[in-house]
Amino acid sequence: MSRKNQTLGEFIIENQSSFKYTSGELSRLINSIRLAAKVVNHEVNKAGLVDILGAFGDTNIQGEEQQKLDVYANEKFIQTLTNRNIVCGIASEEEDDFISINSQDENNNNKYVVLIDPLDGSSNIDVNVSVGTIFSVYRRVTPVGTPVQLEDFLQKGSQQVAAGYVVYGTSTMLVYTTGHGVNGFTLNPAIGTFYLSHPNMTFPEDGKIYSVNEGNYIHFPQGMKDYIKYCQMEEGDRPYTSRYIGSLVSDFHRNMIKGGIYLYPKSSKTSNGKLRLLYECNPMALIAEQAHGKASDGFTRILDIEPTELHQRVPFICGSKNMVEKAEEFMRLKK
Ligand code: P6P
Repeated sequence: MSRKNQTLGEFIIENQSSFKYTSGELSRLINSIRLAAKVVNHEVNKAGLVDILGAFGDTNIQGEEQQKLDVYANEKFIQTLTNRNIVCGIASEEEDDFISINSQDENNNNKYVVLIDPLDGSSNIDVNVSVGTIFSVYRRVTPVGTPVQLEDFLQKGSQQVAAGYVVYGTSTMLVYTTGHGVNGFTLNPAIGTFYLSHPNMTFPEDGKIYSVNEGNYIHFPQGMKDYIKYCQMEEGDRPYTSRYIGSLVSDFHRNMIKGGIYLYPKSSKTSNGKLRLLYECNPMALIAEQAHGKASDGFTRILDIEPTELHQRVPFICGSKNMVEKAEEFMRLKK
């Protein structure tokens, strides 16, 4: 149930009953993401003052060491999730291995694991372009104690209980799903409150925007080259518009609102593409499908891919259902 201008806190409480098998932990988990998003947003928004505040490794005027924002974001999300004592483990793009929370407590039966890209697109910060946080939540599989990578973290995307992103853009939004549709909340920075601004977000079935780094064109498989030429042809509702921000969350968010497709295929340079399955593609794929869109690697549904390692990469095609299916047609014709 949702109504415009509801706060995120009110929304979580009113929709608590839709969370199966939980007595409030998932709500508390989303609340800790909310807190971390506000803290990171504050820091991201003053990134432009880095000359005054000191670049990474320097000390700022307070004598504090200035952290790279992705390191800072990683620490803040891990800290808030740990302090709330809700999760048993966290995996992050910024950490080689997963972090076991309260592992000394062999009775630790915190139900959830979280996988996170704390600041995706962080190279855009220096040029004042929007960036994002992406998170994925699973129920642990092992019953208690220290989580186990294979069972608890390497789960198929279809097993996620929640997924979402924060986009630090012209305004800061938290967009997430717990399997009952996708809702977007916009932060009012004056009072630090997220308000429901985009209830029941859905991908238009069709769109006229394609997002791909065309600088890699010559390295793409022939089917992808043919699809890009298809987007550029004068025919029917084409040519499409090319829009590529270089920030997955931002390109995805725009395409979900306006209709469009995001493509990061494999190439002769990157045999599995660039994006990470567990904390980029799976959460964005769950959001896409919950918003009546589609996400695949060109051949297999992203949420059906059996993970083999924490930081594995997969080709990623995601967006308006009919556009993804057309791209898949081209890719299957000429691999
Ligand atoms: P390229 C950012 O580094 C990122 O992971 C995504 O957010 C973005 O869409 C993509 O990589 C950009 O990669 O190779 O086009 O610069």
